[in-house]
Amino acid sequence: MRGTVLKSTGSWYEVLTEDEQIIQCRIKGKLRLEGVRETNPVAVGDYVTYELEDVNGVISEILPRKNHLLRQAVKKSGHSHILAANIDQALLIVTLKQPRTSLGFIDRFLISAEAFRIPQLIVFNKSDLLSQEALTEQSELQKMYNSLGVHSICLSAINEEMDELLELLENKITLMAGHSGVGKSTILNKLAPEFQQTTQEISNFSQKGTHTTTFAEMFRLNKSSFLIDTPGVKEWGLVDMEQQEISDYFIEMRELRLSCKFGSKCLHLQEPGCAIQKGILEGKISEARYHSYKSMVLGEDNRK
Ligand SMILES: Nc1nc2c(ncn2[C@@H]2O[C@H](COP(=O)(O)OP(=O)(O)O)[C@@H](O)[C@H]2O)c(=O)[nH]1
Ligand SMILES: [Mg+2]
Ligand SMILES: [Zn+2]
Repeated sequence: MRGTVLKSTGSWYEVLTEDEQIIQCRIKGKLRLEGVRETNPVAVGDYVTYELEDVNGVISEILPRKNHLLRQAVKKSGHSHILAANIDQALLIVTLKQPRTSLGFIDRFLISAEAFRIPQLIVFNKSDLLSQEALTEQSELQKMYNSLGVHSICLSAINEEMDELLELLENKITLMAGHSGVGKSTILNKLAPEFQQTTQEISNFSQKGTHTTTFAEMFRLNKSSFLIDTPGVKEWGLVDMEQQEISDYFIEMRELRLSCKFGSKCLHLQEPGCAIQKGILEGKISEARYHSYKSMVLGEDNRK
């Protein structure tokens, strides 16, 4: 029998069966050995086959993945953790206030998703908190990301309806991420009130936020639309990405980089004849995006 993994706690997996039941499964011992590099062999979003054992199930096989998103395992053990599998799009919730999401973090997220060939989407939330000036900044950011092919909408999750967002999520499996406190659970509760996720109280809300969600979990919004809530993605890392590779995932650099004098060896830092440097001067690449690029290549901590 087949099903989709909705939730994983490390030893138990919640599986949505083909006849729309939810059952608890464990995994066959042998499966554990195959996922050598990952700390978790079965991820949220995985299609699996299982056998029934009384009321529970035993997962016997993971069906081939369309894709997956990794993040580095805590404590840099060299192992990586699969955040989720079989994702149609990655949705980043961004706030310019309470907390402020840095541009570096946004780009890091987009580039990581791009590396796994997963289309991206941005929601700018908490727009009710923004001054006129900050609203202008937000709309400029929206313009910039839209011009890169990353669709974005602005939202005030506590005040507005979710129609526009729901439409973007229709018939897809969407992975939702964003710093703690940006409103992920609030958005999920509005989209699917039956799940009643815990949200943080304003009173104990700090600029950094605390973790109220520990494991990634997939929620069914309607028959064919799923939303995966992920715990704080501070550890979001550029897993297995070579320095030379990074500019390939910056959409506006992808073509341009081919004309660098040193070709694919160019890191676009100080090299002579660099087409990317020229592109910045000509306004084809924004300073902000290049700044994000540079800190990724130099391995600077850009997780905030
Ligand atoms: N002002 C304002 N507050 C919001 C908005 N969306 C969420 N919040 C508040 O932000 C806090 C954190 O939200 P939560 O959904 O728990 O964030 P999560 O950590 O990303 O799941 C809660 O107190 C929410 O009520 C919004 O659009 N505007
Ligand atoms: Mg939450
Ligand atoms: Zn170059």
